[in-house]
Amino acid sequence: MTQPFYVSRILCVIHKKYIYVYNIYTYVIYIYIHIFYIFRWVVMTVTFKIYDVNNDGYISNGDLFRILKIMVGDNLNDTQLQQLVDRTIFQADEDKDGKLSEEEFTKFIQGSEIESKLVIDLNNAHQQQ
Ligand SMILES: [Ca+2]
Ligand SMILES: [Ca+2]
Repeated sequence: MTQPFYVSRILCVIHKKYIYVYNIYTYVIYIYIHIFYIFRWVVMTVTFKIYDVNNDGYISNGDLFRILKIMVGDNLNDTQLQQLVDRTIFQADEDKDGKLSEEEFTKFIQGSEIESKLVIDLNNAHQQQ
C-alpha cells in the first residue's frame, strides 16, 4: 500500500523539523557543557591564584596556613590549624614535594565536599586585616 503524496510530504517535513530541533538541542547541550567546563576552569584557576599567596605557582604549607587562618578565624588555634594544613598538604601532594601544584590542588578539591568549604568569606578576610 502506497502512501498518498501529502502524507509522505508531512512525514518529510516533520522529520526535517525533528532533525533541526534535535541539532539545535544537541548544539545547546554542547555549548552548555563547554561553558560549564570553562566556568569551572576559571573558578579553579582564580581559586588557586588566591591560595598561592606568594605567587610562585605552588601552594605551600605557609600559603595554605595564611589562607585558612583567614577562613577559620578564631575557630581553630594555630596548632590545630597547622595540623589541618599538614594533613591537607599530605593528602593532596601526589608527588610529595611538599607543595601543591595547580593540578594537584584542582584534583584534590574537585568532586569533594572540600570544594564548597574553600570559599573565602571576604567579609571575614577584610576584618582580619
Ligand atoms: Ca606559593
Ligand atoms: Ca606536589
